[in-house]
Amino acid sequence: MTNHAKLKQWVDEVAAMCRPDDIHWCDGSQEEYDRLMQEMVASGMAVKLNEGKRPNCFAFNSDPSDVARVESRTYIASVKQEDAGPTNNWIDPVELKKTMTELYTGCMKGRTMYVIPFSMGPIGSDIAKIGVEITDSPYVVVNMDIMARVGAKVLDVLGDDGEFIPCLHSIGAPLEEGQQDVPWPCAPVEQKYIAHFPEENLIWSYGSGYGGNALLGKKCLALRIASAMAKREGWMAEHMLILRFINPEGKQYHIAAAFPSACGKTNLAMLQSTVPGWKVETIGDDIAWMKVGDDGRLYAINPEAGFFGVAPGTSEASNPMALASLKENAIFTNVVVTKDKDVWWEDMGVPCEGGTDWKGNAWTPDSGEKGAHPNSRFTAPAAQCPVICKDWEDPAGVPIDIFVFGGKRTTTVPLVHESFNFNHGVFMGATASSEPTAAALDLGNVKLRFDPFAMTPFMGYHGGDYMQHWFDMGKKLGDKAPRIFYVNWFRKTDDGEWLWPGFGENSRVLKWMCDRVEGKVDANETPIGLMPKKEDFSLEGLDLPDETWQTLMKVDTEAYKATLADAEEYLAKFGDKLPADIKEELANLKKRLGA
Ligand code: SAT
Ligand code: MN
Repeated sequence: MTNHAKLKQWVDEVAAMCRPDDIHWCDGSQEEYDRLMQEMVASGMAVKLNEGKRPNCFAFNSDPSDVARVESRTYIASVKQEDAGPTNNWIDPVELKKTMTELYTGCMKGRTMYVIPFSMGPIGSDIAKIGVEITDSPYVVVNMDIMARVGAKVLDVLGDDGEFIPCLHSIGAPLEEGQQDVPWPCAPVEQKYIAHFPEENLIWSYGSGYGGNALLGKKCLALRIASAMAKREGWMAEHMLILRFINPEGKQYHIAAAFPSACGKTNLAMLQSTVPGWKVETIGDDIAWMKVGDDGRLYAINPEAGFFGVAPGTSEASNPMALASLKENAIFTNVVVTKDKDVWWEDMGVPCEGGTDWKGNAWTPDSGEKGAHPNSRFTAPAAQCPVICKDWEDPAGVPIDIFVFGGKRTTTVPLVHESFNFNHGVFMGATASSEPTAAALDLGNVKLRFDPFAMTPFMGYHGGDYMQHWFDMGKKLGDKAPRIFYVNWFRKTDDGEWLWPGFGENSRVLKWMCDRVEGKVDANETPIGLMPKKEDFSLEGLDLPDETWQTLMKVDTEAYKATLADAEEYLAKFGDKLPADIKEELANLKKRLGA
């Protein structure tokens, strides 16, 4: 165990409040993992999958009311309301602690309380942080085992007085004596709270057992709390994948990219390059922590140890490397369990004879209902990805050359453009936008959804201050700052056909970025940024008509002006805290567009 007095005291206090039947300190061993899985299979919470087809894999179904993050119940409880800003739900920390203390009182009755020491980031890295999650969900324990570095080795690094981030979690479903448990206990939505106290580096979550609501190392710690710490301490916690792109001579480029959900982040992180001789290696698929190194460059680590990926749509065609990552030792939540005890989901690209759907009902592909929940997930160790970078756990991180932002726009936004400079790139990130649905849109009427830096649900403090932090980091990095690009893989023709093939072909766009960094190619200057000349862009082997290229690279000034008007309205939300540099970039862009 540990001689860490503060940790022991916190565990005692939580136990006194939550009153579990037992307390178990997790050591992170395989034996412990196997035992918990066996217990969950015995209780009916987990299904052991076919050992021949999916060795050491298990499937879970959640309660239909507990299938995703609940943003309406997610709070930033900063002392002052203005510090939470317009993108967060604010609640008074004193009042919230009172409410939640009442909920927590006796909430673990009939259950075991697990104490999970974990490290976000390679153990001992100076970018890493230690957290301790207390939970009454064994499902959370096994998922944390995959998603973070867990157990005794973390306590060793923590020592007797090291700093840790306390993360308290309960599913909020005490079990009275003699009461029969349900497969997925949780609290009703109005009792769910996913609460962050950024000034105290504290997380309290109650009532949900699913994903980011419950695996507190991920969005709660590694983004919301970490972004607030990063602002105070001068580093960055971003919702970004990290990849290494290697050219035929073996030169490495490191790219960190932010996209809102459903834009193929995991696919890009594991992309199969179609540019001859160029290769992608994965470092992370969701979160990047970045610090300025001794040489003045920005170094990134992936704080996670696993992938918590969306299952539907993951196929041999879209992401063979993700599929290969979950051949064994994986956890599946809310997918179809087939008759032969394998897993299946929509758009997996293989036939399915039927089985049991995510609601636990008998199901066939022609039942008329989806078999897997649209937010069904796989949890898999990152080390199992065939293209995982050999340096993915390097405690020093990798030096970032390129930042990429993007969104899903079927019109207007070209395939790729580069910012004129770092501040302009920050403006691109701050105004990243997607269309509300993939349906054909008349952009004149339908408002865009802005998602600055793909961080809207994850900024642990005021969004205006967050933008300012990006500008401040740019100043600190000076000419060593990464170059910034904006991409849009999702352009369509008027008839609704995709203009760009996407997936592996996106490597062509990444290559152009690297050539820009290398100073190998020139660019066309347009009002929105710097764009590729066709002769510099790798198009060999791709049957792309010139007309399509022209459309992909067109800057429609009028359409851009409409986007700009929406952006201006959106940015006004940040009030006094909207950085002067954002206003300046906005004014510059307006001038360039003749608006
Ligand atoms: O459920 S999580 O928040 O961990 C995943 C996601 O929303 O991308
Ligand atoms: Mn994410």
